[in-house]
Amino acid sequence: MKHSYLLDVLRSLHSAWHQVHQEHKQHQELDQIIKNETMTPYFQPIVHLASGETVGQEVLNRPKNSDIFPYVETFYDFLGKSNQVFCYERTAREKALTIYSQQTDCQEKRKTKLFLNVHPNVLEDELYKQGATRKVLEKIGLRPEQVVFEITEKQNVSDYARLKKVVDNYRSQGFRIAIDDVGSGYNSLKTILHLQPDYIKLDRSFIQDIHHSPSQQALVSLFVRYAKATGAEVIAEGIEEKAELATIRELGITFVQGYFIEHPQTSPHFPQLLPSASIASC
Ligand SMILES: [Ca+2]
Ligand SMILES: [Ca+2]
Repeated sequence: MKHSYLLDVLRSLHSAWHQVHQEHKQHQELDQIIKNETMTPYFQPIVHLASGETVGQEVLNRPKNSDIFPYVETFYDFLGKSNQVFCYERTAREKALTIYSQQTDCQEKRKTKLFLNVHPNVLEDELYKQGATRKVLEKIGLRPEQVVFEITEKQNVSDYARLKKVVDNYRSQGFRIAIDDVGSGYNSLKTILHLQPDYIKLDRSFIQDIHHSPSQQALVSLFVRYAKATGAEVIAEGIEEKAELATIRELGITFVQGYFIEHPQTSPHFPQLLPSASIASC
């Protein structure tokens, strides 16, 4: 009995030590990723359905694959719990903006918006407030009106009044606001009502197999009507099939994004979507 108790204690100690050691290695790896800027920005086009033109690029940052962070999700879970979110996001954003600027010609730059994923807390970062992003934008020749902050509702928001104040401050500087992943998290409707975004990005869970689901279609139609009434635009994310795209078009959604249109790539690219007739006939 005494022997097995001691074994249990030893096992617990070993497991606790292993966890501390692993976290130490993860911190070191995160420091290195930030210091050496070994994250890679990917760009995924957002297309205007009526014209077929690419009107936006969402920037997605992926860290270097390693044994310590074998999956992107593992990395972002750890980052969210660390005190390095601001630092990582700022480094990743500046790298993405520089690459975008270097690899996009002036004409495309003028007519395209850049969609940046931003943690709500990052908007309150002092450096952010002091216009760190604006300074980078000026350097590469982009106006705030060409930048959309995507705020995800995967994290629960508790103080809406405070978030609205922060968001309004950026909006007054010209930046646009999108609510991201609508339908996948906590309080989509509450967030939309409080922030009155310029864009509503519908999560793939609303879009997947929508051609087979009258109830999904009814729900998406409600968002389209709400957007029209408030001057917002709806973006359907995660389109992977022709039939999904055809249904989205029938429902009157303005913008689309997803693997069916284009996978994220390491350089900005500007595909032209098929004419509406060939999609509607699928
Ligand atoms: Ca996003
Ligand atoms: Ca999203």
